[in-house]
Amino acid sequence: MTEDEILKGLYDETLVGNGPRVLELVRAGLDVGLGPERMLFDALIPSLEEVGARFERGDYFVPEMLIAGRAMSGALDVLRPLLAETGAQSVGTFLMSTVKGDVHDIGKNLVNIMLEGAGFHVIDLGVQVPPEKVIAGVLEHKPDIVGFSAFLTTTMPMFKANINALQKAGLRDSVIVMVGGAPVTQEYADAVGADSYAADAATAVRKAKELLAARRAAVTA
Ligand code: B1M
Repeated sequence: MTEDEILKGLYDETLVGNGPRVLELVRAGLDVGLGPERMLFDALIPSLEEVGARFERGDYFVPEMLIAGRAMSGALDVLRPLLAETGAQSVGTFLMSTVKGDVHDIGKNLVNIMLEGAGFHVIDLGVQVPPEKVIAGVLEHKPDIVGFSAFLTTTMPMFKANINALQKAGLRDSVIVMVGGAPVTQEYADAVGADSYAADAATAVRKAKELLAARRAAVTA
């Protein structure tokens, strides 16, 4: 199979949620030397975007979205070690979660993989994480950055609830707060008092490094 045929296959088979075929194609891609990033950004993510568009139009329903999401997660499991390959020392600790009420985790997991690839030690609290669990995680792991993902307009307000909980626990100033997820904007992040927002995984990594460097410089100044 050519690279283009594999990429097209990945797109088409993710769209119909054919998990086993997606895995075969990922492996075929690796065999012919297709980079994991190309499979991700040129096929798998665009396919999920089309799944979302079909859901919005009423052509797809939750089950279709679910099997497409599962197919993508299976592919990510295979690509994860390749995307996160790093010999670097830990540059900082990142505590990540999807907010309470929200089960979406593909985007969060992708951000985690890229952060690990950049040398961060990532602790993932999972999905539907209530503020109390975040606070317990901060106390236990003492992260440099606390990241929150929300993928629904109805769960975005949990950013504010989490930030309030950090404030109430006296922990707000000890961590950098970063937020993200498909419906989130810079304006929204500013409004809830987050320190940073990123629209995608690569930007999240860049901003995490910049914020950490700035904070460390301020501490040593
Ligand atoms: Co849902 N879903 N879903 N869904 N789902 C969306 C998000 C939606 C946009 C679809 C649509 O209408 N077009 C829509 C939300 C609309 C809105 O509120 N604005 C939606 C809906 C409505 C729902 C339900 C309410 C459907 C229902 O039940 N009626 C329901 C909610 C359940 C709940 O959470 N309580 C639901 C359920 C599901 C499934 C379980 C079936 C499944 C999730 C599977 C899973 O995650 N394990 C699912 C899926 C697969 C999707 C779509 C199709 C794909 C999401 C995805 O993985 N995208 C999605 C449509 C879409 O996004 N176009 C949709 C790929 C991923 C790589 O991108 O998630 O944006 P993304 O992550 C990016 C960035 O956002 C960013 O980096 C990531 C990588 O580049 N980022 C960060 C993420 N977190 C970050 C954190 C950061 C920084 C950057 O710092 C900390």
